[in-house]
Amino acid sequence: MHAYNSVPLIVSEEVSDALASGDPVVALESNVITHGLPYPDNAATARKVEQAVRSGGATPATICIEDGAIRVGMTESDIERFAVTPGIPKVSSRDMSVVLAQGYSGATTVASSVVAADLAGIPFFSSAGIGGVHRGAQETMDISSDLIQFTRSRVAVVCAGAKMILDLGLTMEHLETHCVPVVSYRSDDFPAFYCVTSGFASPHRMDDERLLARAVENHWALGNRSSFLITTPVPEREAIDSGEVDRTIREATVAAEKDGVSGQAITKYLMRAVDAATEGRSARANTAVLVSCAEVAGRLAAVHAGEVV
Ligand code: PSU
Ligand code: MN
Repeated sequence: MHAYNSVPLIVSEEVSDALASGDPVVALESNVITHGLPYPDNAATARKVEQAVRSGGATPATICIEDGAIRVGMTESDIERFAVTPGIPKVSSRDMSVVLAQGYSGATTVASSVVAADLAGIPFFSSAGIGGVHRGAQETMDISSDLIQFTRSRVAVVCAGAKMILDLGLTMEHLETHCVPVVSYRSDDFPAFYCVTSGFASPHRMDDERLLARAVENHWALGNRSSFLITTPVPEREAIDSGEVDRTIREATVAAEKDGVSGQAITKYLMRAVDAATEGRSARANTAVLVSCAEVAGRLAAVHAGEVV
């Protein structure tokens, strides 16, 4: 039995040692393992992503919920188990308290992972694509909890923006309205997952890692208890042309209407269309963007740890 003012939080020895010494740690989500790619690509990618954090100079801490406890720092075998086990549910912020009480397991989204990172005292988190405002949200109100959680968790989030199937203009408006800083690292544009640009300019560009680390600290020193978004685009040679993706999404949206596909089912339908049109290039680009974000996050976390201590 634990006290009602705390939840079971199991931090791996490696992560807990790193945190105790003030060494850099980068938190990672597990939903990408269970819901992102098929086995064995999911496990292989998760390992590559952890390796990328290490090559950036930080310790990876992949997060999940297992048997009613938050786990921060999944081991190789934890990752393998999540990768092969079918039916592990996606657990976002709204679900966390319930799943923990029930003693169940779940894969954490960006939103629930940053809750756990904040709880464990990890200031950096990396994910290739965040959730955002969906196209047609004016009608459906479908806005990812990721955006709301950013207003509540004190974590620097490194990402490659969000997928083009979302409404990226509205996603940026939402971030601005809710006072979440967005800085594009060494780029002028807000990226779109495996596309280098979304076509939207970013509100800020910073090229200097130390100044960027300072900006993150300033955000918190100003009294904000919210996230700080840092974007980094996929490397050009691995990128998919945004014109091609945009065209495919437009065509597939028309086809979806003809096929009577609507609501929640739209996202999967559009993603399938993009995958088909890009003939497997999207799978490779998917891994590349996860790896490049993790590497940048590792580097920035290392610079940040060096500056703050
Ligand atoms: N973006 C992607 N692929 C994903 C996700 C986001 O390109 O799989 C996942 C992440 O875990 C993210 C979640 O946190 O989906 C957002 O889901 P929702 O829109 O239901 O909040
Ligand atoms: Mn949604």
